[in-house]
Amino acid sequence: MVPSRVAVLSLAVSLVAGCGDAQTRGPKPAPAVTTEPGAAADAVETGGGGEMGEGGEGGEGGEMGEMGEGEPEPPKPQLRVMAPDGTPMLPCDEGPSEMACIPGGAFIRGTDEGAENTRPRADVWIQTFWMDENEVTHAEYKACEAARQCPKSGPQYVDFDRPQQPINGVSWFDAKAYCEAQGKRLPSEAEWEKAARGVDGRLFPWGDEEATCELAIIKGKAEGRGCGLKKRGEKPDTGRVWEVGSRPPNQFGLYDMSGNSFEWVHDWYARSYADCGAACEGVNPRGPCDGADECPGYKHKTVRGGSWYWPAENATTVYRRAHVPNNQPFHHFGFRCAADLDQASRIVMVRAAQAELDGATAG
Ligand SMILES: [Ca+2]
Repeated sequence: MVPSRVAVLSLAVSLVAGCGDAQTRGPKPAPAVTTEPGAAADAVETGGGGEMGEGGEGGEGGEMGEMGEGEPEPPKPQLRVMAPDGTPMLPCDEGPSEMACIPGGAFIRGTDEGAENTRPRADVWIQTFWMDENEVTHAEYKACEAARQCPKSGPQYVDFDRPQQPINGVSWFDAKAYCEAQGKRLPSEAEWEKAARGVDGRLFPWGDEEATCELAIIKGKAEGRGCGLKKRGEKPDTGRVWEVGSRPPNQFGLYDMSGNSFEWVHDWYARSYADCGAACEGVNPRGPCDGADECPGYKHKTVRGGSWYWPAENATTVYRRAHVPNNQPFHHFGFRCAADLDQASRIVMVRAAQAELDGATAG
């Protein structure tokens, strides 16, 4: 098959981003690609080899370069991916080993078939960013506390304090403080959703197949809460979170985006994307008041992804829940962090410098 122009450009999008999402399938939002001969730094050639990262329109992958034998090679325009507002999508570059790069570009956010607060379905553009592969663990949060960089916080349930369990029972402020102490930040709600579902509108991190205990830590139909993992103490059947990463990762290498621990995101909670309007549209939307500290009329932040306590329908990539940022009344929510490209490269640099210093000290 001769790849269509769209398919070729779609590949270019993937190459420019530098770490293509491997399992996407159509339909997907069409990327805007402009020809910019002068944009050498971000330019890619369309005639290169390599594996198809994205299938284009209905493509199931396959090698590039199926242009037909004997046909002259097409001219090689230099391409650069740009959002409709002119924002160039940047390559992944380097990032911390515990994070995955989410390539810049459009994705399908929301759904027209779900709850009112998930509507309407729309193409939303997200700049390339990095996302923690795992929920922040109990041990990681407690280390931040010990270093006096995080408020004292955590679970009130028994048996939620194992080192590799996700930290639970933190407020939105605690989560924000932790991420900032790592040189990171909380993901925006749109970033979280793209990282969970990829570009093609799937309802779960793995596709449209409903969550089961083989795929996510949820309240299983047969297994019960926590996929049947009992808790010590008086109420064993309320279950507990599992250690992070107990189920297969999604296309970006992220674990537990569905289930295990509910995750705080940065945005104020809007009743629906329609209600949110322009603040939830376009490129890198950050929700009401652009996520500012004060947002008149908004009292709740947003949590995503469902948890060990709730059934499959709460563990979709579109399910949204509201809660007050001070976590009063108390709920057992967790979180993970994200990083801008410059934050990610700064972390890499700082760690390299620290390792060099440690080496020198040891030597
Ligand atoms: Ca989760």
